[in-house]
Amino acid sequence: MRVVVLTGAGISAESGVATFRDSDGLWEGHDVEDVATPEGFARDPELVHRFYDARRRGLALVEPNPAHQALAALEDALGEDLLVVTQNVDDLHERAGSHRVVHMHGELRRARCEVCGARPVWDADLLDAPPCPACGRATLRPDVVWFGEVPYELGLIDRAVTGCALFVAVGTSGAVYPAAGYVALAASSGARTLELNLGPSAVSRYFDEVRTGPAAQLVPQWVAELVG
Ligand code: BJW
Repeated sequence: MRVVVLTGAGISAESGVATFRDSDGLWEGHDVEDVATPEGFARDPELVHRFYDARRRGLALVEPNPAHQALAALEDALGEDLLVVTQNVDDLHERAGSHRVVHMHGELRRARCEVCGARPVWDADLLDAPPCPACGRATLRPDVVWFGEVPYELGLIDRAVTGCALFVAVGTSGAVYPAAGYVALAASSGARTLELNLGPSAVSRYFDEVRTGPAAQLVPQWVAELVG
């Protein structure tokens, strides 16, 4: 059975990573317009670099939780029949042992060159304008997808969502498109749909089943039901 799991910030919340919309529109003290738009980056690149440099460094302080681990175990059981599509830019799925992960909104541990398009693995700061390893220019930015930019791997994700038998969304508010539209796409393609979230999302009504609670409990329970 083909399964697609869409994850959002809620799956990493119990690891200590801040979610986006649970704090009055402020994101670790910043307005989203300032740190998650190309216009904000053009206005104040230093602020944006400081914000993402701090979050990249913060990855060393957090660990995968039982929800990430359960999805890695599910991949062990289902192999290529499982695809995790994450909106998260952290690396907690990979550190839990998942390999079949698509980061549709990019990755903190990569940079992207604005000139040549290279996407090198990047664990250092970007504030001090290091040269791009591919073209040598000091034109690296965080490899994250900001509002108004096109997410990664949309063709691959569309094919997986329209071809799956079960679509599960974990810890995502359903506020940001195109990810928020995947439940409707999966349902119209004949998949069963399940939402696992601490509370109702903006798209809960489109799911066949909604389970409410913390991801670190709900995901291992659901995986155990599925694979025994
Ligand atoms: C727990 C929990 C626990 C907590 N256990 N659960 C008008 C209408 C429709 C669309 C648009 C529109 N105007 C503009 C648009 C498009 C726009 C958009 O959707 N805007 C909305 C605000 C309306 N989208 C875009 O611009 C996207 N690009 C695009 O559309 O390109 C055009 C195109 C598309 C397709 C084809 C061709 C062209 C790009 C969106 C980029 C989003 N980027 C960010 C920043 C990434 C970098 C970074 O991290 O810094 O991605 S924004 C932010 O939101 C981040 C997240 O990935 C994303 C989603 O957030 P998520 O994961 O859902 O987190 P939260 O905080 O919102 O929710 C947490 C949830 O967890 C809650 O539900 C809690 O209950 C739950 N929870 N604790 C379980 N312990």
